[in-house]
Amino acid sequence: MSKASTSLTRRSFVKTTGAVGAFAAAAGATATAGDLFGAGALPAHADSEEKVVCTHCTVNCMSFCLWKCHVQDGEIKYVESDTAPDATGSTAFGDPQMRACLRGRSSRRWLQSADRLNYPMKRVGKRGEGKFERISWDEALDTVASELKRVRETYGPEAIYIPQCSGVVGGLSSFGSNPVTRLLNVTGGFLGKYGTYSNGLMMQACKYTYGETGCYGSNYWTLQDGELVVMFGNSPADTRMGGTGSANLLAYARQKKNVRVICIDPRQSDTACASNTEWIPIRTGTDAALCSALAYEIITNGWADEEFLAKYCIGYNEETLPESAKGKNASYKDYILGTGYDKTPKTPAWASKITLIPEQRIKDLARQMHEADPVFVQQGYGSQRHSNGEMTSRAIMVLPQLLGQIGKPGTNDGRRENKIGFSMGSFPTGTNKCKTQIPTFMWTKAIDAPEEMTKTKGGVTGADKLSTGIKFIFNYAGNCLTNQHGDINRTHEILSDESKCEFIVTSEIFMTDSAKYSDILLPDLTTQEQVSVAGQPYGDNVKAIIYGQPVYDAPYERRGIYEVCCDLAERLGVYDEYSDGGKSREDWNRKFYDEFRAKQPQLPTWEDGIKMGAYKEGRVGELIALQKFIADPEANPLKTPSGKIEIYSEQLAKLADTWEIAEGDEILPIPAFAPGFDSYRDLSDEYPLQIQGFHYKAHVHSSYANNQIVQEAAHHVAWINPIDAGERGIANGDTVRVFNEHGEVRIEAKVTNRAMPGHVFIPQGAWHNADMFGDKVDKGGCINTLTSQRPSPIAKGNGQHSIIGQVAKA
Ligand SMILES: Nc1nc2c(c(=O)[nH]1)N[C@H]1C(S)=C(S)[C@@H](COP(=O)(O)OP(=O)(O)OC[C@H]3O[C@@H](n4cnc5c(=O)[nH]c(N)nc54)[C@H](O)[C@@H]3O)O[C@H]1N2
Ligand SMILES: Nc1nc2c(c(=O)[nH]1)N[C@H]1C(S)=C(S)[C@@H](COP(=O)(O)OP(=O)(O)OC[C@H]3O[C@@H](n4cnc5c(=O)[nH]c(N)nc54)[C@H](O)[C@@H]3O)O[C@H]1N2
Ligand code: SF4
Ligand SMILES: [Mo]
Repeated sequence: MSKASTSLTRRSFVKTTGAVGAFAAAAGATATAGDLFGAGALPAHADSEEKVVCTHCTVNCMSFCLWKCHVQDGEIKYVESDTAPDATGSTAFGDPQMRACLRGRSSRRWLQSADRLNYPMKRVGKRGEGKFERISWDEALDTVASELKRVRETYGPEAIYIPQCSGVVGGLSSFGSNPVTRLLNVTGGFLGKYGTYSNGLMMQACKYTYGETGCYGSNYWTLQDGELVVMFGNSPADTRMGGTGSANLLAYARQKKNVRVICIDPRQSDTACASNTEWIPIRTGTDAALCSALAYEIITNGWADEEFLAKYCIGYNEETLPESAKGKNASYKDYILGTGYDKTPKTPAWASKITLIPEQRIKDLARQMHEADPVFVQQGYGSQRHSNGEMTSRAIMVLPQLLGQIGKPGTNDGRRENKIGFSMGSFPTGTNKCKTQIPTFMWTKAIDAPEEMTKTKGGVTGADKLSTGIKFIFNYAGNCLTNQHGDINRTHEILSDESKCEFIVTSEIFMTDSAKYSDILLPDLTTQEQVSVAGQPYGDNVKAIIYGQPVYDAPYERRGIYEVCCDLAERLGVYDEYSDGGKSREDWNRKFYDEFRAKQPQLPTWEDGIKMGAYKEGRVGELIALQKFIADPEANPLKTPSGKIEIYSEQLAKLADTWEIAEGDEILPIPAFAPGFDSYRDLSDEYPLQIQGFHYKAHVHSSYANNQIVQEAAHHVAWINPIDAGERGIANGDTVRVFNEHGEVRIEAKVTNRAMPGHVFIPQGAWHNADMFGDKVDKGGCINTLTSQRPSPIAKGNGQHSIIGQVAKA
């Protein structure tokens, strides 16, 4: 379908205002659609042929915000967002608009950047050097197809791999990286992966505690008047910024319901700066020590809900331990009171030395949590992205269990705030014939030392060990080869040895640091340059669908990934199967949509949807974690071995006995505190500071980080406390060197009390910029120059917030 037929011009709009309202009515839709192209939104000068084309964001912040692109002469002039009222006709504060953040609103400068990749290229320099030569699509595709075939025939499917890639989020939007997955499936399978860089450690914590890897609990709609939210390692104001994101809902709850918030975070995040909110600074990586001391206060003051613990949980005390653990003082209560394996009572005084939170504040927090009824205890992913993240995550979950604050309105089970929305089907990936999987973070090990990748050492599943190293990588919309993975300098060594990973193809829109390590580079079209349809499952407060149309004709030789994979399938003799008899991208979108609409008949037709741009169904309701289980645990058991909440996990006890873990790593069956590697305990004169990353408003990982105008609004700077800065003669705005055993970055210092003393905070996602064949000093300030590839003990995941190092004036 040509975009001209699907977009309204300013002139035709003026003539057909009534018709727009009619689309909404025809679809039985809400008032929202009618205002989507609202005349009031257009500036007075726009009287020429300006079109408004609707599309949406697809980066991995997953809010899928609406972009109303004002297009003239094949160019986006500006991006507006959702200005429509909600289903009730209201635009009052707190109502669901799919409003884009600063990144989405300035996206035209990103989409239309002169730096976009426009032609297929092959590498002519060394890997990582960034030297490429333009080639034809035929040559590019012939090379990729023949390399895929060669590697498959020589080494088998375990040698073929897709790293985590989240530049175009799949599953929720219609395509994501699924076309590549399907291609590798229909040609014989590939090495799978489990877990994510986002919450791989917490997934395991959830599995051993609640019997499922899902990391979400209640949503914020359940918050009650005047109640207390206690959040660990979470900042929706930084990470869920879209209009439908949880930052907006939390702001609403604070202002309209007088909800109080306590943010436990080493850094005063944007969430911690808001009204009705208190910041409790905690030394990074030590939340489990705080939780243990809170548990000590709760238990010794008689505030523990013994009835709840006996009915729903395993292993709080001796009586509820599984048989295998009885008689060994192995219960959680024993651990807390000092009769457990380490014979240390977890008093506030004990925790204060570790967490650096004053003893009295810990006691007061325990009392506040006891007195608040309900209390909503939750965590983001910040506290688990550490070398001891699995146990930390479980330690946070134990607090609402102790207090019996689960399963009723206003409560949560210690996981992240949830979201509800439409989730449509997406492009089918087919079935992977290769059942072997590795933890997502372990791919460099699987290239470098596949012999070490076993079940008990490397977390391999589906096989006892890998039969080969990874030899072929298809990197689609990901910057995890270097920029986003641990220890860039180490990865450089691994990838530059071409005898190890023999072939890397990347589909990108920019020459990223990862792209520089590719043998073939394919210039992709973005979602906004193609037809797409997205549900809003991450919108916490709205069910909506956006019908994205190409904003302009595809310029240069950029090509969409689906069409590219079709061409590769043809070269590999599987085109018919791959394309399901020749379906186009639009055919597939329509198919997902029609199938979904068959179950949700209130939705507009595909054609009406396109005319409307977006369909909104208004607010979703409250969601209360574990509600069914709490109401009737016998009828609705959890999927844990015991069917109950496992404070003590027999499965973890077994892992502790059978897995080969690195020295200093600990796996314990109860949610205990262990410092982990690269923690405060490892600080030395050489490396006296804890360096920690965070997810920053200027970019989503490395996506949008090359959009200069956003970086000007929110600088990429290292936060450092005035005490630490003063000791080093560092002033605000100075360029500093941040370094450790892994490497060195240069970055501007921001001297601020929002940084806890003893810490340096560097936003993750900046573009790595180093001469990798020279001094390797990173002038881009990319935190993964300083991170490690050592995995966490249970998930074998990325503890990328656990870093130690030093700072000096450059
Ligand atoms: N603007 C923006 N939004 C994003 C993203 C982005 O890059 N930019 N990324 C998206 C993605 S893919 C994800 S996975 C999520 C990530 O969401 P999160 O993982 O939750 O984000 P982080 O910033 O890593 O961590 C949240 C907070 O935890 C704090 N923190 C770190 N370590 C500790 C600790 O040991 N203890 C405690 N108590 N707090 C700690 C950090 O300082 C931060 O304020 O965000 C999503 N949203
Ligand atoms: N130290 C540290 N490292 C981290 C984290 C951390 O907190 N600290 N966070 C981790 C987390 S939670 C995550 S999810 C990962 C994210 O890491 P990645 O999944 O690599 O995410 P991005 O860095 O955004 O890279 C996405 C790439 O997709 C490209 N892209 C965007 N749109 C398109 C498109 O339409 N087509 C194509 N072909 N390409 C496109 C962008 O240019 C960008 O290079 O990073 C992880 N790395
Ligand atoms: S980056 Fe996230 S909040 Fe911003 S426009 Fe995109 S989806 Fe929305
Ligand atoms: Mo993530």
